[in-house]
Formats: sequence, C-alpha cells, structure tokens
Amino acid sequence: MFEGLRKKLSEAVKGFVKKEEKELEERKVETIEAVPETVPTPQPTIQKVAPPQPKIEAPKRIKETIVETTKPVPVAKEEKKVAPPAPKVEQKPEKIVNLSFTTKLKSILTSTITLKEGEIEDFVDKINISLLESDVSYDTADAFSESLKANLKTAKIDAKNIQGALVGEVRKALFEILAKSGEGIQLYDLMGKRIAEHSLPVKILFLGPNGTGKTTTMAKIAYNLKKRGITSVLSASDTFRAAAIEQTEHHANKVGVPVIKSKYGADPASIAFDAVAYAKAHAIHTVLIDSAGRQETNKNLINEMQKMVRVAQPNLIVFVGESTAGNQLSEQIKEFNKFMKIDGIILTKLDCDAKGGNAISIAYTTGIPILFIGTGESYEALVQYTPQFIVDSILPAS
Ligand SMILES: Nc1nc2c(ncn2[C@@H]2O[C@H](COP(=O)(O)OP(=O)(O)OP(=O)(O)O)[C@@H](O)[C@H]2O)c(=O)[nH]1
Ligand SMILES: [Mg+2]
Repeated sequence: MFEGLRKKLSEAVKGFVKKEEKELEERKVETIEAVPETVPTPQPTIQKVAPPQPKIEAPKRIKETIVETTKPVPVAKEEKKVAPPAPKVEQKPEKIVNLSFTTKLKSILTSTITLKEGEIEDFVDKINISLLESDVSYDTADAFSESLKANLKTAKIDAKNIQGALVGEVRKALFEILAKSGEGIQLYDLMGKRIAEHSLPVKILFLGPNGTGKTTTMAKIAYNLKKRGITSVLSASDTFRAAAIEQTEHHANKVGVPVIKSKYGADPASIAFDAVAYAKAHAIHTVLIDSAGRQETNKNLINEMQKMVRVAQPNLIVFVGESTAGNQLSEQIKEFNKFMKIDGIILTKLDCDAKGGNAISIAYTTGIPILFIGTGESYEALVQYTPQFIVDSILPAS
C-alpha cells in the first residue's frame, strides 16, 4: 500500500535535488572564479587571531573583574589590533568589497536558498505527474500543486539539506490537502467518551457497493473494540445476498460477540431495531449494523436503506469503499451522500492497492472524515486513519 506514491514522490524529490545541487556547485565555482586574483584573502589574518571564546563564556563576575583590571591597561586596543572580525573587513576600502560580496554570496549558498520561479514550476510539475500516476484525482493534484507552489515561493530552503527541506514542503502541502476532511474519526476515543458520558449504545450503520468489505470490516471493528473492553452486538441486516446471514454469524462466533438475525427476505430495518433493543437491554456499548451491498442507482435498495436510517437512527453512517475502485470511488460516495448523510468513510483493501493515491483524493474531494483503513483480511488488519499516518506512509520525513 502506498508503494507507488511513495516511490514516485521520493524519486521526484531526489531527481530535482540532484539537479539543484549540481547547479549550486556550478554557481559556487562561478563565484570563486569571479574573485579578482589581486584581492587578498582574509583567511591568513583570521588564522593568526586568538579565539575570543574565553571572554564570551566567562561567568559574569569574572567578566566584571576582567573589565576592572584591564581598564588601565589598553587590552581592548590590543584585541582590536590582533582580531579583525569579518564585519570590519566589509567596511574596508573598495577592492575588498568584491570579497565581502563573494563571502556574502557564499554564505547564502551554504545556508538557505529560495527557489526561482522556473525551478518551482519544474519541481511542482514533477510532483503533480507523480500524484496523477498514483491515482490521485485531477482536482486533488491541482489543489496540491497550488498549495505547494505557494509554500515554495516563500520557503527558505536549507542549502545543506535541500532534499530534507523539499520533502518537508511536500509533506506540508499533503497535510493541507488532507485537512479538508479534518483529522478523521477516532472511533476508540469516541467510544471512550460516550461510555464516560453514559450515552449508549453507539449505533453504526455500514453501507456501500457490493463486496467492498462491509461485513468483514464490521467484524474487524467488533474484534478491535472487544480488545479494548468495549462490547458490541452485530445486526445481520443483509437479508438479501445468499449466505450473508451465515457469514455475519460466523464472524460473530469467531470474535465472540452476539448477533441478531432473521430470515432471508426479512425487513433489514426491523432486525436493526431489534439489535438496538438488545443492546439497551444488555447494556452493550455498540450496535454494528450490516447491510446488503447496493449501487446508488438502485432506487429500491436506496429506499430500504433510508428506512433503516429512520428506524435505527444510527449515530454514524459509514460508507465502506475499496481503495482499488480508483477515482470512481469519490463519485460513488458523493452519490450516496445525496440520499443519506454519510458521516465517515472506511477505505478497505489498501493492501491490494499498490498506488495508494485514492486515500488522498477521497479526503480532499469528499471532505468526509475517514475512520479506518483496511489493510488485509485478518481482524487485526484495520488501521485508525490519521493524516499523520497517510503522510508518513507516503513520504516519511527525511
Ligand atoms: N485484502 C483485503 N481484503 C479485504 C479487506 N476487507 C475485506 N476484504 C475481503 O473482501 C471480501 C469481501 O468482503 P465482505 O466483507 O464480504 O464484503 P461486503 O461488502 O460485505 O460484501 P457484500 O455483502 O457482498 O456486499 C472478503 O474476501 C474479505 O475478506 C481488506 O482490507 N483487504
Ligand atoms: Mg456483506
């Protein structure tokens, strides 16, 4: 997961840095060559000068003593004679002006640099292409590029670590893009808060297209909640697909949580209602409600879903989408969101998606917080979403 994006972005940064470093080297050579031969270099004088550190580091009282005792003796004058500090060289006659300019330029070259307009364009273009090739949508890549460009215009790039500085700028722009959907929803923290407030049960409805991982993810969440001492009940509300009820039951038994079920063809909303009643009666913290996979274009199934929402009144309506669906995933979410307000997203099968750009696009184009990322088939393979996790996975700080 994210391998594609990680490889492409770091290659783009490294490629640019190599070019930039070469150019810097050339600029240094040009500068050194430009120094007139007749101009004396200040180094020999500086090498003779005694280091002034002891005076600076002396404790206050000792310093005072030194000042007192040296008052009658012209120590200060002696120091002036032997120690010509760099700034004074600048004030000296005309021929040394060239040198101080050179020094200044050198110091600029070895401390921080600001990228030129053309260099920024070149760098941002490379990053933009890397994003597009990794399944990041056009809108998202464009917004990212604008953000990066604006930051680079004012950025003081550390010339000793151009790569690190550029990586930092790309990471900053990534965080800005991901901020569109906030920090995500930290379910375990939310549950802790609700338990403390006695505001229970928390009802979560899982919906989305066929086969995206709704039932498996629901079981993963039950497992991970249980590990944290948080109880849950599963509602087998997919009464449509063959073997869906047995699948939910199988997960419930494996995880060790209760399941509320009925017959195939039964009203999914009434099963969800029963599961909520069961949770209330048994002081269970969470109700996890499954649903049959559906397309946003299937009017009957959308009506059925709206009824489930009315009856069960979930606290969180969570869209489960697979990362491998590419750019069409954003569109699916937007369409579902027209019929019922989606509170959060779970992005599954990131382990099957070598490119990984979808995670960024979804956050930016929908603006809906992400809860989790599915990274495999096991119950453990569920990662809490945070922008930090995404940015660190895509481009670790260097
Ligand atoms: N590799 C991988 N497989 C996953 C992940 N999440 C779910 N799966 C697999 O995806 C397949 C479908 O999962 P389900 O949970 O049945 O999906 P669903 O959305 O409930 O499917 P329907 O009920 O038919 O709509 C199963 O084989 C799961 O093990 C994931 O994060 N990574
Ligand atoms: Mg299912």
